[in-house]
Amino acid sequence: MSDNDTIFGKIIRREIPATIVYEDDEILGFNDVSPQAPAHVLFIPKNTVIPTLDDAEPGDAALLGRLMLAAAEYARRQGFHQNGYRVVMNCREDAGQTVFHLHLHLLAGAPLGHFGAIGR
Ligand code: DGP
Repeated sequence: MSDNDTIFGKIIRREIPATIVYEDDEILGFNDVSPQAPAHVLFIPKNTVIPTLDDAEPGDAALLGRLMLAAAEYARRQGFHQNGYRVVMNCREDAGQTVFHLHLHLLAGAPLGHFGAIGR
């Protein structure tokens, strides 16, 4: 367990339950506990903890790309690619980041409305 262990570390180690919907060598995808759309899946790196996107380095480029491709593959598998979907990564306070283990949100399953609201 590293210093920057989070609730997502516990999910990776199966210490707390989650509905896992995607897994490969590097990435885990599981349903968000507080869904903001009919489908809301979080994709996280399994083997390294990068707290925020701002902490990512050039050497993390492939991993960041794989997160996107994992979300796209899952979306295709579920048929969400037909009507579309959204991927979001929140970075720190103004974006409302609450778990400091970098993660990509996939939102799908209904029209998502206009993006870009300011405020809390
Ligand atoms: P963010 O705001 O970008 O840091 O998103 C963190 C998300 O993590 C938030 O949508 C809720 C979700 N979440 C927090 N704790 C848990 C948990 O224990 N299990 C699951 N499945 N999701 C969690």
